[in-house]
Amino acid sequence: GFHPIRRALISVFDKTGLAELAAGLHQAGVEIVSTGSTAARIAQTGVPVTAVEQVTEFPEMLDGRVKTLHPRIHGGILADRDNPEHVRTLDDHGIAAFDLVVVNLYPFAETVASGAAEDEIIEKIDIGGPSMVRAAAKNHSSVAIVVDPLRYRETVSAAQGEGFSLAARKRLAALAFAHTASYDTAVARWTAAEFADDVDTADIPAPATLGEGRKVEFPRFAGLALDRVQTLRYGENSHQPAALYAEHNGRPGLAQASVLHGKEMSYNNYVDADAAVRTAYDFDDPAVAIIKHANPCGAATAATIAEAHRAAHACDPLSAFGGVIAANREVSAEMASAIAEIFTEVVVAPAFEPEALEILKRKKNVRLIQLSSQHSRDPVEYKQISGGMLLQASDRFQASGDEPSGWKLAAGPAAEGAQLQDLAFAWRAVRSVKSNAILLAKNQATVGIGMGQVNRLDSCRLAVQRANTLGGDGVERARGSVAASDAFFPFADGLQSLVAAGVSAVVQPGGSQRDAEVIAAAEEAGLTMYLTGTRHFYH
Ligand code: 93A
Repeated sequence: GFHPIRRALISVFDKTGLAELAAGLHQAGVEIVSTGSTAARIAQTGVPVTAVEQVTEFPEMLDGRVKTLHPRIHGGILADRDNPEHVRTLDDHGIAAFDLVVVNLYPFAETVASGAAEDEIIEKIDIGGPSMVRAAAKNHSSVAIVVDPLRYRETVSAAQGEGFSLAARKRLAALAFAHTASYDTAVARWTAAEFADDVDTADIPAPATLGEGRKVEFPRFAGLALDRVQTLRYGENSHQPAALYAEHNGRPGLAQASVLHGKEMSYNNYVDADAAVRTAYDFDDPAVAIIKHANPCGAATAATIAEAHRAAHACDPLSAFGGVIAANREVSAEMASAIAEIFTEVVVAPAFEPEALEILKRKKNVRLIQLSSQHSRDPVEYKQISGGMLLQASDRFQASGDEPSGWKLAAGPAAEGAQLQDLAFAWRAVRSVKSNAILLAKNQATVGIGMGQVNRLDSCRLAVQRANTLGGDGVERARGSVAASDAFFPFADGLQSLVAAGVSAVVQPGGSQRDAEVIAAAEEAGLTMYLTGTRHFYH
């Protein structure tokens, strides 16, 4: 199993330990062949070295892109020494075999990280290096491949002894393949980066390429590197071990956000904080969302962030206990004082006024998280299912029907002023309510939310019932509110229950087979109804 080392090929970008390696190999009687600056460095130390050009009888060319890509090099690495045919072929062509290949690659990832220009990065895509590494790793029955200076010491010992054992060469080969694999995934991800937002082409293959049983490669997931940020106390429940991972060098999101204060975030805190951010950061005006179990129990926009918080809280003060709050503006001292009165799990915001921080930091149990409002949500989202995953372009306000200017008036008088603004608010807010979702709003604030029901009628009833009871003041808040429905009304019954509760206007996608019935019911009631033509299911 041992294979003596007589001839070595050395081509390294990182010159760490090179002098010691060359000296040790030379002492062991090994002939050294080497490339450009590697050969120069070895020669400087007084160790005899053969330049690769002498072997190939070609000059290094194309700015170094072609140095070692030659049969005299690759034949010498790839020939199977136990195969007489291979040995004869080497003889016929005057090619000498290599027993050891030492290569480390151009620093691709480091060059990308340094912010270098595209041209410079492209030159750092090593072609000849990985070719030698892979060739030597493939032929580990004859050749030892070393890609890490930390292994030079054992390499010298092996050269001075009877070489590496077959098992050792195989281990080295596995390391080498892992090395080139991670190198190429970094190259793939960088090359795909500019298409990252182009969900159709880069991430979701055209149907034609999805042949039955065909393996599909996603550059954005290739070697997806994740940093294990922290072990969480537990997952959704206390018997589930869990951890938080963040995309390495990913766009900064909740997983990378800094925790300014408080106990460590829990798994459920992260899930709810993500939902809270989804709701509040969608708005341009100062907005606050309060989340429980991934659903908003209140959301509002207002002139100031404190007002928005007050209005969001008023929607359902009962449920706001133990809530997760997101604000899309700096948290003011006024808002902080209001939060401090209620047991709150998490507050996420782009910033906190110093005084607000001081107030909130007095609360031992609240976690404060700073997340820029500039952070962009990933353009692609995936969901695990058993045996695989589903991938889709993220739901954003990308459809024309998301703005009131794109809506179609289907029944009743056109909405104006505050009512129209409330409809626009409701349509934006209902997107972050789990389906089936019915959201009632008044004065830019939710007053009743019907979430997560398995039929739309129940969501309507729930929204009305919660609007009329959770205010705690006996006021029927559904009356005069506007409603948004995340998807169409399959029957008129849901709409009729909203009418009965005194809802004044509705915005919904439309598109049901029974649209005519639904529209007729709205008209009969004198209800204003807009169709958006686009829906926002959220499961
Ligand atoms: O430009 S390359 O892709 N073409 C080659 O033929 C080649 N051969 C070795 N890069 C090539 N290398 C790389 O050069 C090695 O992977 C190593 O990182 C570096 C060694 O540089 P020098 O030639 O200055 O010793």
